[in-house]
Amino acid sequence: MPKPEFVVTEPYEDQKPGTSGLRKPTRRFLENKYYPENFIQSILSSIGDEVVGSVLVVGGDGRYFLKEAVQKIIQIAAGNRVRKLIVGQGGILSTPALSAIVRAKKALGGILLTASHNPGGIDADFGIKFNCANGGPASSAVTDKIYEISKTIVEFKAVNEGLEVNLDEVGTKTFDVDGTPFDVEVVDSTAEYFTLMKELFDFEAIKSYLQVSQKEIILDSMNGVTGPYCTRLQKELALSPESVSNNIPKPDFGGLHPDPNLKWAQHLIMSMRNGDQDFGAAFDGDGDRNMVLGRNAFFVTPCDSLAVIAANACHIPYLKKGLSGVARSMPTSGAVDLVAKKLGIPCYVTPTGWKFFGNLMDAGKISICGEESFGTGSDHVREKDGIWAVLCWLSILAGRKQSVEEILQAHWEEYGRNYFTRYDYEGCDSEGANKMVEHLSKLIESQELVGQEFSAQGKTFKLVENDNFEYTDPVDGSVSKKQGIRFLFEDGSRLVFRLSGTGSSGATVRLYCDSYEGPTGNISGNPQDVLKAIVEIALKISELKEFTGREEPTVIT
Ligand code: VG1
Ligand code: CO
Repeated sequence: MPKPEFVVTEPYEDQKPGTSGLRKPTRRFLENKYYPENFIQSILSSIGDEVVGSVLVVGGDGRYFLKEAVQKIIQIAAGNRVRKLIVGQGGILSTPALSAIVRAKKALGGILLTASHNPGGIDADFGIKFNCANGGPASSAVTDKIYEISKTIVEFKAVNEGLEVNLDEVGTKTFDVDGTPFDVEVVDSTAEYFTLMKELFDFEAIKSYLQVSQKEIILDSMNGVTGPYCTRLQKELALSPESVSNNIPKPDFGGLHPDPNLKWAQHLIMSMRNGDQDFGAAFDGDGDRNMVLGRNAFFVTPCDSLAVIAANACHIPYLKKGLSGVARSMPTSGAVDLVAKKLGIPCYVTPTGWKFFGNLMDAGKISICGEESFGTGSDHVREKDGIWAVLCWLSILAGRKQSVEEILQAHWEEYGRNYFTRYDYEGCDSEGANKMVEHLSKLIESQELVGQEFSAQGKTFKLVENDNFEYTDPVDGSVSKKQGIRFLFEDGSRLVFRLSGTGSSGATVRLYCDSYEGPTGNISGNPQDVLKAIVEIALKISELKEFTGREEPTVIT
């Protein structure tokens, strides 16, 4: 009979979860004894007594080391007297699908094996993330607790023998662990998720619109987890085989960097420029991010995508009843704020990271939310959801019978246009990046720049306010400090600086710039041209080039 054993281990100092889980080079997990085991045990220990007899969901995005990690979780969960694990077939579950299963099965939580938009493979990244009973990413209070435990862990509990599970075979296997039953149920990766999607959307209406109007679409999974979900969608909507690409999850994402943006999804942009598709989308490794494109690769910024979905909720069955409120992360442009104002509903501004939306959704304060980093979602789950966003867009296209570009044009004519760009400086030396943040913090503290005028490219901007964003959660009152340094100018232009919390080494500096043009202003400009002056001012104020030694960003969105 399989029996739990205590295995002696030693703590690691670096298991602090970032913006979204623990992300490290894959080799860190592979080559350091019990590195994954320590973190998994720390997660289970953080839950406390409730873990005994609980149901947990496990899945990941198909990246290198997934199956081995699932096996370790099975052993440690059994050791900790978990009653049942629900695992995606082959270990595969998209992040939103796991969230859906946790909610539908009333599980205690879920463990996600993903480093999301970070590349995969033995020489890239791996990650582990914990979601709570609401299906959403654990709050900072929980991840802090996990981190504290990981720093002092001396043993973990595991059943090391007799728990063989074939992850490729759907079905339940029950083990007798020292006299108590322990189930591992392998489920179809897409089943529960599609049950939910069919409740939210009118698949028949979308299908017949695409057929009757002979619209072509293309969904690019970037060799990540959305592959099986897009294949299912292709069948459900009777799309042509060419409608899906890169749809087999690969351990190294086929060498792609599974981040759906203008740089890493360049192949999709090029093919749409030369192609005949009316709509295109790409997703990240774990399926929570999406990039939306119209005909000829017309790019919809994630900030605008959120605003358009909010403004067109009447075309989306699930949202038709009306929105209780909306939310966006602070660096996201204020496009959705304008829609909320018109609808007369609240708009919340949160720090970066999906975990901050959870309380608002649980309390019924918001229906949809999004981030500039290609994340959009609603309260149907507690994660951002790439496939959901595509279904929203297809519903809007079917309802309005207009092209993506026409919809955006009409939106700007009604609300004005929020020009937005993000510059990423990846892989910077941490010391230089931290010094830049220190420099900016000092400027904020002294308030010395307030009232000053800055000129570039023949334009002058007056600084009216600057701060380091602080957020008080309206539901539980928790306070999150230092969530991004902001400079606000008289004409509504804005600069935000923050360091990424999802990298696995070094530092990534993110610079967000935006400005607003009213409905009668210049709404058909090129964002990079429109924002050139404010970007120049950002570089001047921050002395970014001097501190990081970087002339150019690595990614521009
Ligand atoms: C980034 C994005 C943030 C997003 C997070 C997780 O965080 O900026 O908006 O929620 O990634 O997305 P950071 O700290 O690197 O800026 V995912 O799809 O990688 O889980
Ligand atoms: Co992701």
